[in-house]
Amino acid sequence: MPEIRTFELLLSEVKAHARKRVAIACGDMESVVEAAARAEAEDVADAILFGDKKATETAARNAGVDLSSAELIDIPDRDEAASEAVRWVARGDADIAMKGRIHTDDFLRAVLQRQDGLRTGKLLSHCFLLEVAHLNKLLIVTDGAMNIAPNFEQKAQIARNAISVGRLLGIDQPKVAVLAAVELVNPKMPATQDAAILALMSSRGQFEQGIVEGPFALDNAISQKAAAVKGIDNPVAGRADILLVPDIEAGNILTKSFVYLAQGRIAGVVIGAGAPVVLTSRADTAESKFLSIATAVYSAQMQSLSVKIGARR
Ligand code: COD
Repeated sequence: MPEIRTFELLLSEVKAHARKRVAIACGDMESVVEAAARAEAEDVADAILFGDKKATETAARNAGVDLSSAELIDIPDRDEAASEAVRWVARGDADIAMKGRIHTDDFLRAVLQRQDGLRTGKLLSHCFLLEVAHLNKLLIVTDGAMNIAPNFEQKAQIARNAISVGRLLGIDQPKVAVLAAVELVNPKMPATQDAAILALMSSRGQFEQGIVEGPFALDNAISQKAAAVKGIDNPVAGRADILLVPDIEAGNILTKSFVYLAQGRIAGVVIGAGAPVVLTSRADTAESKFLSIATAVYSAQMQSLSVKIGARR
């Protein structure tokens, strides 16, 4: 499989496999129905929209999209709509859960509900994919949307989750840069200490499928020139595939800067759950929501493929 370095390539891979079903919690929003209609039209996914049916139809009319072939399940209460959407995925009646017009924490609580949720016993974490043309890659930023202030152990699991996404994109050994404000260990900056221990774990083989290094400031994680100026010489310096940020604020600000200052394209998914979960901001564009659906579909397709291959063995 070629390494997936752009959303175009990701979409062409998605279209080469069977479409999936996405259960959308609270679809009464123009950008959400637009993304759902585009996913349907481009042979990516069929949508089932849970929420206030009239409000969803109004959003579709305002967006000028035809939802006649989508399934609409009328549940006016937002929390109940989210629970039901997640329940459909947990039962296997849909393949992917997606957040629509509902607060992120309320939606995630539905994902984490003990009965009929998508818990796996592992930490769930969020990955943003940033399409960075001059680096020629889909750069992964984690975790800028789910885990608020991860402790050291959680950071290790966030790294593992992101490495699995990097592997799905065809990177044999994804390179994780653990970010801080500086590249030297400074006990007054706890993020640098966590980064140093994660790097040590990696050097002892504790991240089997990826390489973790740090601490890095952002520049020396993604620019070989900046790394050289600072005299940092390791396989991740300037070549990171994954940026592991110290907390949700850092990840959120980094990603939103990319979108709002540099007009970059992004997608966002939660991984580690029983099924892929599309998690975008309410203000994200229809395109970003569509790309997030496509990323989740790709992940679900790869999962079914590996189950089938496993079954044949
Ligand atoms: N993975 C697995 N289980 C989890 C996780 C996780 N990431 N987070 C919490 N749990 C489990 C806990 O083990 C516990 O059993 C239960 O869920 C409740 O845990 P709390 O009390 O720590 O969690 P909550 O319900 O208060 O908060 C969980 C959220 C995910 C809702 C919370 O972390 C959150 O609000 N995250 C930020 C969401 C957000 O606003 N993002 C904005 C960017 S768009």
